Amino acid sequence: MIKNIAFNTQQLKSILHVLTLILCLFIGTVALIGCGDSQNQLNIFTWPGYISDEIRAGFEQEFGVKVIVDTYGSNEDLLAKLKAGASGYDIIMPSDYMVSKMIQMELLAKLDRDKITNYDKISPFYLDKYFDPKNNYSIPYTFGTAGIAYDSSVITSVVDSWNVFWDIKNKNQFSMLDDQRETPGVALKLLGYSLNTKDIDQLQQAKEKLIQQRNLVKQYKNEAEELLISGDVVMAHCWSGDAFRAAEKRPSIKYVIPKEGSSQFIDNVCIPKSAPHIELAHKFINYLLRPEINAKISTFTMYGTCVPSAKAYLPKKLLEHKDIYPSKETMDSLEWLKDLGDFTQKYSRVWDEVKAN
Ligand code: SPD
Repeated sequence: MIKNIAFNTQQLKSILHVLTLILCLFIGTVALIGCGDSQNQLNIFTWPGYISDEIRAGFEQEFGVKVIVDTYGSNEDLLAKLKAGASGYDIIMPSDYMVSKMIQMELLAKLDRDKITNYDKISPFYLDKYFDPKNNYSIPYTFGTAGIAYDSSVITSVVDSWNVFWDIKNKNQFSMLDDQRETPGVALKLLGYSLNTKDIDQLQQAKEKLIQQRNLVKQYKNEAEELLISGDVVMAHCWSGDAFRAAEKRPSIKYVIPKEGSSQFIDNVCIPKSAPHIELAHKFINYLLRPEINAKISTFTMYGTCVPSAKAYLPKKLLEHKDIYPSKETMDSLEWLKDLGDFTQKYSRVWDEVKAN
Protein backbone atom coordinates (compact mmCIF):
# COMPACT_ATOMS: atom_id res chain seq x y z
CA MET A 1 0.00 0.00 0.00
CA ILE A 2 2.77 2.42 1.10
CA LYS A 3 4.76 1.42 -2.03
CA ASN A 4 1.70 2.28 -4.10
CA ILE A 5 1.45 5.83 -2.55
CA ALA A 6 5.19 6.44 -3.19
CA PHE A 7 4.70 5.48 -6.84
CA ASN A 8 1.75 7.86 -7.12
CA THR A 9 3.79 10.71 -5.60
CA GLN A 10 6.50 10.14 -8.19
CA GLN A 11 3.91 10.25 -10.91
CA LEU A 12 2.51 13.40 -9.39
CA LYS A 13 5.97 14.97 -9.36
CA SER A 14 6.47 14.21 -13.07
CA ILE A 15 3.08 15.66 -13.93
CA LEU A 16 3.87 18.77 -11.87
CA HIS A 17 7.24 19.08 -13.63
CA VAL A 18 5.61 18.93 -17.09
CA LEU A 19 2.93 21.39 -16.00
CA THR A 20 5.59 23.81 -14.72
CA LEU A 21 7.39 23.59 -18.05
CA ILE A 22 4.18 24.29 -19.97
CA LEU A 23 3.45 27.24 -17.66
CA CYS A 24 6.95 28.68 -18.18
CA LEU A 25 6.58 28.37 -21.95
CA PHE A 26 3.18 30.06 -21.75
CA ILE A 27 4.49 32.93 -19.58
CA GLY A 28 7.49 33.36 -21.90
CA THR A 29 5.27 33.60 -24.96
CA VAL A 30 2.92 36.07 -23.30
CA ALA A 31 5.91 38.15 -22.18
CA LEU A 32 7.32 38.21 -25.73
CA ILE A 33 4.00 39.30 -27.19
CA GLY A 34 3.53 41.87 -24.41
CA CYS A 35 6.99 43.40 -24.87
CA GLY A 36 6.70 43.43 -28.62
CA ASP A 37 8.33 40.77 -30.74
CA SER A 38 11.88 41.95 -31.37
CA GLN A 39 11.29 41.00 -35.03
CA ASN A 40 8.94 43.96 -35.06
CA GLN A 41 11.44 46.43 -33.74
CA LEU A 42 13.58 48.89 -35.68
CA ASN A 43 16.73 50.04 -33.90
CA ILE A 44 18.10 53.37 -35.08
CA PHE A 45 21.50 54.79 -34.14
CA THR A 46 21.76 58.43 -35.18
CA TRP A 47 22.79 62.00 -34.37
CA PRO A 48 20.89 63.84 -31.61
CA GLY A 49 18.00 65.87 -33.02
CA TYR A 50 17.71 63.78 -36.21
CA ILE A 51 14.54 61.71 -35.63
CA SER A 52 11.51 63.51 -34.25
CA ASP A 53 8.83 61.81 -32.15
CA GLU A 54 6.42 62.49 -35.00
CA ILE A 55 8.53 60.59 -37.56
CA ARG A 56 9.12 57.73 -35.14
CA ALA A 57 5.46 57.44 -34.09
CA GLY A 58 4.24 57.77 -37.71
CA PHE A 59 6.35 54.79 -38.79
CA GLU A 60 5.36 52.77 -35.71
CA GLN A 61 1.66 53.26 -36.35
CA GLU A 62 1.70 52.65 -40.07
CA PHE A 63 3.93 49.56 -39.95
CA GLY A 64 2.81 48.18 -36.57
CA VAL A 65 6.33 48.10 -35.15
CA LYS A 66 8.35 49.64 -32.35
CA VAL A 67 11.14 52.12 -33.15
CA ILE A 68 14.00 52.60 -30.71
CA VAL A 69 16.32 55.59 -31.22
CA ASP A 70 19.79 55.75 -29.72
CA THR A 71 22.27 58.58 -30.41
CA TYR A 72 26.00 59.17 -30.92
CA GLY A 73 27.97 62.42 -30.91
CA SER A 74 30.46 61.91 -33.72
CA ASN A 75 31.29 59.71 -36.70
CA GLU A 76 34.21 58.28 -34.77
CA ASP A 77 31.93 57.30 -31.83
CA LEU A 78 29.61 55.54 -34.27
CA LEU A 79 32.51 53.64 -35.86
CA ALA A 80 33.99 52.70 -32.49
CA LYS A 81 30.66 51.27 -31.29
CA LEU A 82 30.15 49.23 -34.47
CA LYS A 83 33.73 47.95 -34.33
CA ALA A 84 33.27 47.02 -30.68
CA GLY A 85 30.50 44.67 -31.83
CA ALA A 86 27.28 46.69 -31.35
CA SER A 87 25.23 44.50 -33.68
CA GLY A 88 21.62 45.39 -32.84
CA TYR A 89 21.31 48.49 -35.05
CA ASP A 90 19.23 48.44 -38.23
CA ILE A 91 19.76 52.04 -39.33
CA ILE A 92 22.80 54.28 -38.87
CA MET A 93 23.52 57.78 -40.24
CA PRO A 94 27.22 58.26 -40.96
CA SER A 95 28.51 61.36 -42.73
CA ASP A 96 30.13 61.23 -46.18
CA TYR A 97 33.76 60.38 -45.29
CA MET A 98 32.59 57.81 -42.74
CA VAL A 99 30.41 56.12 -45.37
CA SER A 100 33.47 55.54 -47.56
CA LYS A 101 35.44 54.24 -44.59
CA MET A 102 32.63 51.86 -43.58
CA ILE A 103 32.23 50.58 -47.14
CA GLN A 104 35.93 49.85 -47.24
CA MET A 105 35.72 48.10 -43.86
CA GLU A 106 32.76 46.04 -45.16
CA LEU A 107 30.51 47.22 -42.33
CA LEU A 108 27.57 48.23 -44.54
CA ALA A 109 24.87 46.13 -46.22
CA LYS A 110 24.31 46.67 -49.94
CA LEU A 111 20.92 48.36 -50.36
CA ASP A 112 18.20 46.57 -52.31
CA ARG A 113 17.08 49.31 -54.70
CA ASP A 114 13.91 47.34 -55.61
CA LYS A 115 12.74 47.93 -52.06
CA ILE A 116 13.45 51.67 -52.20
CA THR A 117 10.83 52.66 -54.73
CA ASN A 118 11.09 56.34 -53.72
CA TYR A 119 14.77 56.45 -54.73
CA ASP A 120 13.97 58.47 -57.86
CA LYS A 121 12.56 61.25 -55.67
CA ILE A 122 16.11 62.19 -54.60
CA SER A 123 17.72 65.07 -56.49
CA PRO A 124 20.67 63.77 -58.60
CA PHE A 125 22.63 66.68 -57.12
CA TYR A 126 22.98 64.72 -53.85
CA LEU A 127 23.67 61.34 -55.43
CA ASP A 128 26.77 59.57 -56.76
CA LYS A 129 29.15 61.54 -54.55
CA TYR A 130 32.79 60.59 -54.00
CA PHE A 131 32.03 58.58 -50.86
CA ASP A 132 29.60 56.12 -52.51
CA PRO A 133 29.72 56.70 -56.28
CA LYS A 134 26.62 54.64 -57.12
CA ASN A 135 24.79 54.97 -53.79
CA ASN A 136 24.95 51.23 -53.35
CA TYR A 137 25.21 51.63 -49.58
CA SER A 138 23.86 55.04 -48.65
CA ILE A 139 20.87 57.33 -49.12
CA PRO A 140 21.28 61.06 -48.40
CA TYR A 141 19.36 62.17 -45.30
CA THR A 142 20.39 65.80 -44.75
CA PHE A 143 23.10 68.18 -45.86
CA GLY A 144 24.66 71.11 -44.07
CA THR A 145 27.78 73.01 -43.17
CA ALA A 146 29.95 73.83 -40.15
CA GLY A 147 30.27 77.48 -39.21
CA ILE A 148 29.96 80.06 -36.45
CA ALA A 149 26.71 80.73 -34.59
CA TYR A 150 26.72 83.91 -32.50
CA ASP A 151 24.29 85.97 -30.52
CA SER A 152 24.15 89.28 -32.36
CA SER A 153 22.63 91.03 -29.34
CA VAL A 154 25.89 90.41 -27.45
CA ILE A 155 28.54 90.19 -30.18
CA THR A 156 28.11 93.40 -32.11
CA SER A 157 31.41 93.39 -34.03
CA VAL A 158 31.66 91.77 -37.47
CA VAL A 159 31.94 87.98 -37.33
CA ASP A 160 33.36 86.70 -40.59
CA SER A 161 36.54 84.82 -39.68
CA TRP A 162 37.53 81.78 -37.62
CA ASN A 163 39.88 84.25 -35.89
CA VAL A 164 37.09 85.16 -33.43
CA PHE A 165 37.86 81.88 -31.68
CA TRP A 166 41.40 83.07 -30.98
CA ASP A 167 40.41 86.53 -29.77
CA ILE A 168 41.12 86.97 -26.04
CA LYS A 169 37.99 89.19 -25.79
CA ASN A 170 35.89 86.07 -26.34
CA LYS A 171 37.58 83.98 -23.65
CA ASN A 172 35.14 81.56 -21.97
CA GLN A 173 32.26 82.75 -24.12
CA PHE A 174 32.30 80.10 -26.84
CA SER A 175 32.22 76.38 -27.52
CA MET A 176 34.03 74.38 -30.19
CA LEU A 177 32.88 71.10 -31.76
CA ASP A 178 34.26 68.06 -29.97
CA ASP A 179 35.26 66.45 -33.25
CA GLN A 180 38.67 65.19 -34.31
CA ARG A 181 38.19 66.26 -37.94
CA GLU A 182 36.03 69.40 -37.73
CA THR A 183 37.99 71.27 -35.07
CA PRO A 184 41.52 70.64 -36.40
CA GLY A 185 39.83 71.57 -39.71
CA VAL A 186 39.11 75.08 -38.37
CA ALA A 187 42.77 75.62 -37.48
CA LEU A 188 43.86 74.22 -40.87
CA LYS A 189 41.50 76.55 -42.74
CA LEU A 190 42.72 79.54 -40.73
CA LEU A 191 46.28 78.60 -41.70
CA GLY A 192 45.21 78.37 -45.35
CA TYR A 193 45.46 74.56 -45.62
CA SER A 194 43.08 71.81 -46.66
CA LEU A 195 40.83 70.08 -44.11
CA ASN A 196 42.19 66.85 -45.49
CA THR A 197 45.89 67.59 -45.36
CA LYS A 198 48.24 64.65 -44.99
CA ASP A 199 51.19 66.98 -44.53
CA ILE A 200 52.46 66.29 -41.02
CA ASP A 201 54.04 69.74 -40.71
CA GLN A 202 50.72 71.45 -41.52
CA LEU A 203 48.90 69.24 -39.03
CA GLN A 204 51.53 70.07 -36.39
CA GLN A 205 50.94 73.81 -36.98
CA ALA A 206 47.20 73.25 -36.59
CA LYS A 207 47.81 71.40 -33.33
CA GLU A 208 49.88 74.28 -31.96
CA LYS A 209 47.16 76.72 -32.93
CA LEU A 210 44.53 74.64 -31.11
CA ILE A 211 46.73 74.39 -28.02
CA GLN A 212 47.05 78.21 -28.01
CA GLN A 213 43.26 78.36 -28.16
CA ARG A 214 42.66 75.77 -25.43
CA ASN A 215 42.33 78.22 -22.49
CA LEU A 216 39.87 80.43 -24.33
CA VAL A 217 37.35 77.64 -25.01
CA LYS A 218 34.47 77.31 -22.54
CA GLN A 219 33.45 73.85 -23.71
CA TYR A 220 34.06 71.29 -26.46
CA LYS A 221 30.59 70.11 -27.37
CA ASN A 222 28.81 68.82 -30.44
CA GLU A 223 25.30 69.78 -29.39
CA ALA A 224 25.66 73.57 -29.30
CA GLU A 225 21.93 74.27 -29.65
CA GLU A 226 21.15 74.15 -25.93
CA LEU A 227 24.29 76.11 -24.98
CA LEU A 228 23.27 78.92 -27.34
CA ILE A 229 19.63 78.99 -26.26
CA SER A 230 20.48 79.06 -22.55
CA GLY A 231 23.12 81.76 -23.11
CA ASP A 232 25.85 79.53 -21.64
CA VAL A 233 27.85 80.55 -24.70
CA VAL A 234 27.36 83.50 -27.03
CA MET A 235 29.32 81.95 -29.89
CA ALA A 236 29.71 78.39 -31.07
CA HIS A 237 31.56 76.43 -33.71
CA CYS A 238 28.65 74.22 -34.74
CA TRP A 239 26.70 72.52 -37.50
CA SER A 240 24.28 74.71 -39.41
CA GLY A 241 20.98 73.01 -38.47
CA ASP A 242 21.83 73.25 -34.79
CA ALA A 243 22.42 76.99 -35.18
CA PHE A 244 19.12 77.49 -37.01
CA ARG A 245 17.24 75.49 -34.38
CA ALA A 246 18.77 77.66 -31.67
CA ALA A 247 17.76 80.78 -33.62
CA GLU A 248 14.12 79.60 -33.58
CA LYS A 249 14.19 80.04 -29.80
CA ARG A 250 16.60 83.00 -29.67
CA PRO A 251 16.15 85.03 -32.85
CA SER A 252 19.25 87.17 -32.20
CA ILE A 253 21.39 84.12 -33.08
CA LYS A 254 23.03 84.42 -36.49
CA TYR A 255 25.08 81.93 -38.48
CA VAL A 256 28.06 82.62 -40.68
CA ILE A 257 30.41 80.58 -42.81
CA PRO A 258 33.83 82.20 -42.30
CA LYS A 259 35.68 83.73 -45.22
CA GLU A 260 38.53 81.20 -44.87
CA GLY A 261 36.06 78.45 -45.86
CA SER A 262 34.64 75.52 -43.96
CA SER A 263 33.33 71.97 -44.26
CA GLN A 264 30.14 70.75 -45.89
CA PHE A 265 28.55 67.39 -45.25
CA ILE A 266 25.88 64.96 -46.27
CA ASP A 267 24.65 62.67 -43.49
CA ASN A 268 23.34 59.40 -44.91
CA VAL A 269 20.99 56.58 -44.03
CA CYS A 270 22.76 53.20 -44.14
CA ILE A 271 22.06 49.65 -42.98
CA PRO A 272 24.89 47.93 -41.09
CA LYS A 273 25.77 44.47 -42.40
CA SER A 274 24.97 43.10 -38.94
CA ALA A 275 21.44 44.62 -38.87
CA PRO A 276 18.88 42.16 -37.45
CA HIS A 277 15.94 43.66 -39.40
CA ILE A 278 17.17 44.42 -42.91
CA GLU A 279 13.71 44.17 -44.48
CA LEU A 280 12.19 46.65 -42.02
CA ALA A 281 15.18 48.97 -42.43
CA HIS A 282 14.48 49.19 -46.19
CA LYS A 283 10.84 50.04 -45.42
CA PHE A 284 12.03 52.83 -43.13
CA ILE A 285 14.38 54.26 -45.77
CA ASN A 286 11.59 54.25 -48.32
CA TYR A 287 9.28 55.96 -45.80
CA LEU A 288 11.84 58.74 -45.18
CA LEU A 289 11.94 59.50 -48.88
CA ARG A 290 8.20 60.24 -49.15
CA PRO A 291 7.99 63.98 -49.92
CA GLU A 292 5.67 64.84 -47.02
CA ILE A 293 7.78 62.85 -44.54
CA ASN A 294 11.03 64.28 -45.89
CA ALA A 295 9.62 67.79 -45.49
CA LYS A 296 8.88 67.01 -41.83
CA ILE A 297 12.47 65.87 -41.37
CA SER A 298 13.82 69.06 -42.89
CA THR A 299 11.46 71.21 -40.80
CA PHE A 300 12.48 69.41 -37.61
CA THR A 301 16.25 69.19 -38.20
CA MET A 302 16.51 72.51 -40.08
CA TYR A 303 18.90 70.88 -42.55
CA GLY A 304 18.30 70.91 -46.29
CA THR A 305 16.09 68.36 -48.03
CA CYS A 306 17.52 66.18 -50.82
CA VAL A 307 13.99 65.46 -52.12
CA PRO A 308 12.87 68.37 -54.35
CA SER A 309 9.16 67.40 -54.22
CA ALA A 310 9.32 67.78 -50.40
CA LYS A 311 9.66 71.52 -50.94
CA ALA A 312 5.91 71.74 -51.65
CA TYR A 313 5.37 70.87 -47.96
CA LEU A 314 8.03 73.18 -46.50
CA PRO A 315 7.22 76.46 -44.74
CA LYS A 316 8.25 79.55 -46.72
CA LYS A 317 10.89 80.58 -44.16
CA LEU A 318 12.77 77.30 -44.75
CA LEU A 319 12.47 77.43 -48.52
CA GLU A 320 13.98 80.88 -48.62
CA HIS A 321 16.61 80.26 -45.93
CA LYS A 322 19.80 81.43 -47.61
CA ASP A 323 22.05 79.56 -45.18
CA ILE A 324 20.27 76.21 -45.56
CA TYR A 325 20.67 76.48 -49.32
CA PRO A 326 23.89 78.55 -49.62
CA SER A 327 24.86 80.51 -52.72
CA LYS A 328 27.22 79.00 -55.28
CA GLU A 329 29.95 81.36 -54.08
CA THR A 330 29.65 80.06 -50.51
CA MET A 331 29.44 76.45 -51.72
CA ASP A 332 32.68 76.94 -53.62
CA SER A 333 34.43 77.86 -50.35
CA LEU A 334 33.43 74.57 -48.72
CA GLU A 335 35.40 71.35 -48.60
CA TRP A 336 34.20 67.78 -48.01
CA LEU A 337 35.94 65.87 -45.26
CA LYS A 338 37.58 62.77 -46.77
CA ASP A 339 38.59 59.48 -45.24
CA LEU A 340 42.36 59.74 -44.72
CA GLY A 341 43.06 56.03 -44.24
CA ASP A 342 45.88 55.32 -41.78
CA PHE A 343 46.66 59.04 -41.51
CA THR A 344 43.40 59.40 -39.52
CA GLN A 345 45.29 58.15 -36.45
CA LYS A 346 47.48 61.27 -36.59
CA TYR A 347 44.36 63.44 -36.37
CA SER A 348 43.09 61.35 -33.42
CA ARG A 349 46.40 61.80 -31.64
CA VAL A 350 46.46 65.56 -32.29
CA TRP A 351 42.92 65.86 -30.99
CA ASP A 352 43.69 63.85 -27.84
CA GLU A 353 46.78 65.98 -27.18
CA VAL A 354 44.88 69.25 -27.64
CA LYS A 355 42.19 68.21 -25.20
CA ALA A 356 44.68 66.86 -22.67
CA ASN A 357 46.54 70.19 -22.61
N1 SPD B 1 22.40 67.59 -34.49
C1 SPD B 1 22.75 66.95 -35.72
C2 SPD B 1 24.17 67.15 -36.10
C3 SPD B 1 24.52 66.44 -37.36
C4 SPD B 1 25.88 66.69 -37.75
N2 SPD B 1 26.37 65.99 -38.81
C5 SPD B 1 27.75 65.88 -38.70
C6 SPD B 1 28.58 66.19 -39.84
C7 SPD B 1 30.03 65.90 -39.54
N3 SPD B 1 30.94 66.24 -40.57
